[in-house]
Amino acid sequence: MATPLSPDEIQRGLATQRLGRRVHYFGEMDSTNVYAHQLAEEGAAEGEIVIAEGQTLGKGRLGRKWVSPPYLNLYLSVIVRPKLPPAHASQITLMSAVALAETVQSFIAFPPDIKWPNDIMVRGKKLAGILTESSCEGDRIRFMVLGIGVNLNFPPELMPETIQDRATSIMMVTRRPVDRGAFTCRLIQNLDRCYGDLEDRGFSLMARRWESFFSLRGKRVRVEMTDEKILGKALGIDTDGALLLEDDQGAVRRIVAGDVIPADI
Ligand code: BT5
Repeated sequence: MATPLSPDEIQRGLATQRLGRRVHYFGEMDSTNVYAHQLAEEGAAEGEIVIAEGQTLGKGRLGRKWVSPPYLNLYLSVIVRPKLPPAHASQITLMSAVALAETVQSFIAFPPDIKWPNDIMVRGKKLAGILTESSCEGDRIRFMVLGIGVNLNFPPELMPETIQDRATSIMMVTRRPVDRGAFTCRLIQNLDRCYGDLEDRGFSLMARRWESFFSLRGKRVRVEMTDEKILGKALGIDTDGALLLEDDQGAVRRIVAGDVIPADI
């Protein structure tokens, strides 16, 4: 069996301002996001982290599933309590995508792509995903749970057929197993730094960093929404994280949900 993560070692390896003072570690559980949500409801402090070696009901967005076999990858949820209005919650998601992309880059030695809104892709295959869930009350965010799943030592032969030709892992890219503890520490460290940067310097700088990983920027794309498809040029992201698309009539459209693909596919 692969080496388990050591929560003590992870905690000792951190020099963070806000995140990771407490790490809740489990062998196998349903979903770290579900558990973190429960902890936050019960008053857990900002920065508490839940890590599981495996998940039986790993969640993706919109009711989808996250394949989460034990002892190979990273499944982590972070509780944050940002002082932002609910309309700006997606700034936290985009900030997490930047921290995750920067962490992945430092392990594979070249920049991954961010697929809007927040999939991390390497050579066209999905390496990591983010699921943020918020609890709001009136005009404030009570808490958010940042759920991150990253394929680290996931070999292709253990991937279910549903994702086999669409998913990748750090090990598949570098051809070497990755130290999962080291990856976890660096990710938490980068999340802490980016969270601080967002607060101190504002979103527009973070948006520029996000766009630097957005390879479809300036390219012709097709946006597929539930009821509509639009062709146009991807311009970047707006202050609330919406995708800005210049359509063929020259109008700038704001896309809040949908799939963005290169127009030639
Ligand atoms: C996501 O959803 O990409 C968000 C995934 C978040 C997972 C983390 S793990 C820790 C925390 N606790 C949870 O319960 N969840 C979070 P979405 O964009 O909806 O993508 C889901 C789709 O990605 C699936 O329908 C599959 O096609 C594909 N997929 C599932 N598992 C995968 C994996 N391990 N690697 C690559 N692709 C996968």
